[in-house]
Amino acid sequence: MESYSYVQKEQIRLRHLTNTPHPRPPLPEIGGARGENIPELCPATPAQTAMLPVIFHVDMDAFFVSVEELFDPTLKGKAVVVGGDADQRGVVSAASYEARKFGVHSAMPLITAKRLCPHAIFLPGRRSEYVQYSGQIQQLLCDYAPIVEMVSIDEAYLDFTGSERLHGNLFQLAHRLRAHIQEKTGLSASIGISKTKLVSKVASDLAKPRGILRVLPGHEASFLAPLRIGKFSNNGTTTERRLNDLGIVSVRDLVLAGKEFLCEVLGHWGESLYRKSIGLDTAHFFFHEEPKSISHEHTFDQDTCDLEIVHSTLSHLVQKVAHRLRDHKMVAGRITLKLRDFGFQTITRTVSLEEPTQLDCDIQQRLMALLKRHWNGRRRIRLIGVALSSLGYGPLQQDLFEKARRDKMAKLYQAADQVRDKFGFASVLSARTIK
Ligand code: DCP
Ligand code: MG
Repeated sequence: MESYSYVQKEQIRLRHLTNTPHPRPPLPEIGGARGENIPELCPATPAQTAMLPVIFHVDMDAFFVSVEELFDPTLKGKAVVVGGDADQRGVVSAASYEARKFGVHSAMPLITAKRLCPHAIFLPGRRSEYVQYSGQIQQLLCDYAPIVEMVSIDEAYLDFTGSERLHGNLFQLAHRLRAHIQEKTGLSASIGISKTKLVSKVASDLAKPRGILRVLPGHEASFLAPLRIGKFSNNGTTTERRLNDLGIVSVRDLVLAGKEFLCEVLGHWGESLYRKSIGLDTAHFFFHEEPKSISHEHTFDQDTCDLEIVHSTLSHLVQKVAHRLRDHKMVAGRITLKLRDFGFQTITRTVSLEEPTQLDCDIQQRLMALLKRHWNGRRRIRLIGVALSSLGYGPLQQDLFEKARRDKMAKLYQAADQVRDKFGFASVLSARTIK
């Protein structure tokens, strides 16, 4: 039966989807009519299917809000915003589906959220509980799948490759897993299933909330084709705008544009984008998708020109971005400092490195130089941010003596990263941050 349709979707969610008031990208039509001109990668026979990767993407629905609802069930069905008081500076961490109907979303300033949805209930959030639930979910997932990769506080990739015989029908397995999460934590999840990480992630997103969506092997390209490119990958908005200007709006447009054209416009990134658009996701397990840039920023509770505070915040941000850079096993060729002052004036200043790096000390040094040059120490700072770009896989420093010293540093930082992965980011902080 499975081979007649290339997406399997839980019936209950299909009904829910038809009633849903907010716009969603259209689901691909059954039978591949929308996939005309899209090269399909040989639909698999049952025997071939058994050999293919099976990847689940599990993502909790409105995670922070759902945890809040466990503590206060009267919040259910209401517009809820987690992030702080509406009149506080800061941004929305999470919004309930009810609040999203009014346009509220994560990372939006709380003040804007209040304007869009004045009747929403604003909550400060309880981070330690979210982390605790996340740990519980992770443990539960590990009982199911041989390989589990948590990619954020509420989402994970599970590799079930080769275990279909053990677990039976994958769709039923997803049902069991979701019911188990619900039973143990009281929280609901959505699950995407396919043979690549990217397609599974898109599938779980389309299935939300409380949905399960499976894309059958060989139909990844048709599934992705109708999506807007912004939905499909972590492209920066600049790339997206550039492609939109060329008339490339959907993933199908990307495929039809062809590899050569995309490479001409986007360089080597064009090839990777093309491969993704035809469903050939290159992201392996335990390797995250290659980011184009890595950034972190911090908004101060109160505008500040306290040198110690600014320096230690900068140091903390450096440790975070460098950790993520090493996590991807990448090096950065450009470092950017972002400063926003009390008058909302924002500057970004970038320095290009002669040789790319992945070491905290290099990044810190360049940023301190930028800070010294572009901040007079008197203008009160509201926000400070750090971004790493021109990311690649090497080469690292060539000089031999320098190399020995750097290898030592790299080992030190990697050891710190390992401790952080195990015990949380705050378990290793540099002296400057602790001050
Ligand atoms: N989060 C955050 N800041 C952001 C994005 C997310 O603090 N900019 C937090 C709050 C979310 C949680 O991470 O609840 C998980 O993020 P998701 O993107 O998965 O969003 P939700 O789980 O809230 O909703 P969805 O049902 O769309 O997954
Ligand atoms: Mg989520």
